[in-house]
Amino acid sequence: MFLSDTIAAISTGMTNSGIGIVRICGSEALNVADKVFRSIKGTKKVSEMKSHTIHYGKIEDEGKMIDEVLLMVMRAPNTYTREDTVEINCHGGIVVVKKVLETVLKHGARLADPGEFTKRAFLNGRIDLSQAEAVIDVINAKNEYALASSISQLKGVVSDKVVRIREQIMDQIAYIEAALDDPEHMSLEHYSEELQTKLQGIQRELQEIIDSSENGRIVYEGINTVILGKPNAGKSSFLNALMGEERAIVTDVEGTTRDTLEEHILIHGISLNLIDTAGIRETEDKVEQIGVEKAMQCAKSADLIIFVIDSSRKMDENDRNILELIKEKKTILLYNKCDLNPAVSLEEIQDITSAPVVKISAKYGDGVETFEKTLKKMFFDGKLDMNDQVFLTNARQKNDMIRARESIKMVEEGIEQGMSEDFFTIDLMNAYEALGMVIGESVEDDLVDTIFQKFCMGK
Ligand SMILES: Nc1nc2c(ncn2[C@@H]2O[C@H](COP(=O)(O)OP(=O)(O)OP(=O)(O)O)[C@@H](O)[C@H]2O)c(=O)[nH]1
Ligand SMILES: [Mg+2]
Repeated sequence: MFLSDTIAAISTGMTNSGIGIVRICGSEALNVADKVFRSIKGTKKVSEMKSHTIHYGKIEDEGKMIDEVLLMVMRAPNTYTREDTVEINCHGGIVVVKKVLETVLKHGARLADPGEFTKRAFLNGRIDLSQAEAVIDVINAKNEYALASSISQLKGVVSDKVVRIREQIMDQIAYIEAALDDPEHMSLEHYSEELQTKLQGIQRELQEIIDSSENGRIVYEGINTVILGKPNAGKSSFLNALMGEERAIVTDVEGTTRDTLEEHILIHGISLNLIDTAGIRETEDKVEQIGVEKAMQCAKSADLIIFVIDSSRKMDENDRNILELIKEKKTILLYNKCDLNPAVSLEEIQDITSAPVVKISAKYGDGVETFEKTLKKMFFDGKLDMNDQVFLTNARQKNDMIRARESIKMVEEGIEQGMSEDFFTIDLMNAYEALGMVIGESVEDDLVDTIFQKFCMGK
């Protein structure tokens, strides 16, 4: 096969880390390693070593030692690419790792193209395309939850679902074709109704996967979180407490914040786009009015609202207006200024909302940890629309899913219009193909190339 030449690359990040790994893959991997590796104990050659064993030794180039290393031998087919693979664990540091790679290249390996290891894994049937794309996402994942979702996809959760839906579609195509072929033995009478029920189920499953890709966006891009409250409630103080620095101006003058201020923060690996807003109230001040208007706009598009209440003042019209504004929104309520004498009790607040309430003192930083725990819990309980079961992690897959859904819809419409069965197979086939694209079956070569070129070198 044209792919069997031997490739090598640095598989770890190009930073001064503790160790760096040079990976060699292909039919000559063991022979190439033989030429550069000297075992410290014994004289065993790499090509004679057992599969999945680790050996201590050094990398040499023309008798000159480059580095002391651990060498791992993995023979085909139980490797990432299904080809013979050698991994050299050298001491970190860009210079050393590069030197080792250069030596390996000098002795017969070719420098791998970006994503070539994963491309081989795909072409050798080790992983499917959606799993391969999830590898890109593992490399690019911005936070640990995004990472978890990419990994669950690597395990094939999306692929499994898509494969199952495809099978169901294929069953229907096969049935129609067979019945048309052999009307004497297979009847299509009442088949449309049966098909309709099946298609409804398929639609539901497709929609679930498509919806989950919206949640995927949240993990990658951050949860849009808007801090709301009446003037002087302590919104800006809370932003500062959370950020651990004075980002927003805080004064005892009502209407201090007049424009929105956006900050990005990572809490327990959850990425938040935090927006501080102008205190909401009726006001004659033109500039402040614009600020209030903007705050309300932000609230509408928010994924999460943090509603700050000043516990040292009685609840008023402004608080009630805000409550009305956010009644459909996921909210965490902050009972702020708990260091002062309360004018409103915690119980009173809990009575008016079903949202979690956290007692804090933004000024002194008390309760911030409890807030973070509450956020984490909401996230894990799926209250922030998180669905950690299935993720479509990129736009191409999502488009293909939508295409499949559209084709299924065409069949449903066909049934309603009383069209004959042979028309259904065309759209069913389209849906089948679109789903094939999601998991990399029936894909064209140039598409495969495009996808793999997106990988980092060495993966
Ligand atoms: N005692 C006490 N004072 C607080 C607390 N949080 C905020 N403050 C004070 O309340 C006043 C208003 O705080 P800000 O953070 O500016 O309030 P804001 O909600 O951003 O106000 P606007 O931007 O005007 O809408 C300041 O004097 C803060 O020091 C708190 O937990 N305890
Ligand atoms: Mg403010």
